[in-house]
Amino acid sequence: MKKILFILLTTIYATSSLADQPKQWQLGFQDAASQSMRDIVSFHNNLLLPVIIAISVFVLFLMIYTCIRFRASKNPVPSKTTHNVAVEVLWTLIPCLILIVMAVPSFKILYKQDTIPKVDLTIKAVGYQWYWGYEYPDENIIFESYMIKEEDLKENQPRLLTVDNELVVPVNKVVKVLITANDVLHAWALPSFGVKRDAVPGRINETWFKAEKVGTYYGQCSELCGIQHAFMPITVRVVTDEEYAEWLSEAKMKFAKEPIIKNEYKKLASK
Ligand SMILES: [Cu+2]
Repeated sequence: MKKILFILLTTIYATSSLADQPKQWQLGFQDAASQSMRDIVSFHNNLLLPVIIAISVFVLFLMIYTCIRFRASKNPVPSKTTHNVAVEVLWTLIPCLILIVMAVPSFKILYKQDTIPKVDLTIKAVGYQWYWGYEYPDENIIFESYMIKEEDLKENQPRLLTVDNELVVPVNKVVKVLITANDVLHAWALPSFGVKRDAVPGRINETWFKAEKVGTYYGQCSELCGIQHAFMPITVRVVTDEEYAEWLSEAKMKFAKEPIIKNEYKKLASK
């Protein structure tokens, strides 16, 4: 009994620790790591899915019923009826009502996603053929994020999802993402955060997320952008405030946008 319990617990634990990326044979969504995604999942599971199942079962029942009840051997002389006002009004009105019932909560979620709360941190994601460039405009940080090839992967690094330079953000902070592209259309998408926005050259789209769990989250470019579209993943590492501060001080040196020395020369020169 203890053994079974142990196996059960380890399976549950194993799945929850891998919850931030797609799993083999997965059905449904990745686990939500933000309120936004929780809203989407509950809208899908509690409203859309029951409606879809009910409609499918009803239509299947009608088809089976018609096939049996009106088969040639039972019903050799078919009816010539072409119109029935009552039925026509019903099959127009009922789908309209169903759509309205679905639209109201769906607009609610959309508007909630559209309103950006007070921002703690702004980052900029730029899509290139075929990698992502990231910028922390307030921190003088800029870097590129390339996928790691399969042969260079280390243990526990997922294939096609691991990058060399991950985007690092603090946990429980509102992160605004400015999204654009440099060449063709791309899309910055992170399923666990419920985020997906097109990256359009010459235009800046914005979205936001607030990650509630520390961990590594994976997404992919979601707009067909050319031959290596499948090889420009998005990796976001959500860390604690302390870890973020530590990363920030390192990144400011490693990924400095304006060379620090140049600035100091300028300062010296102006003196
Ligand atoms: Cu793409």
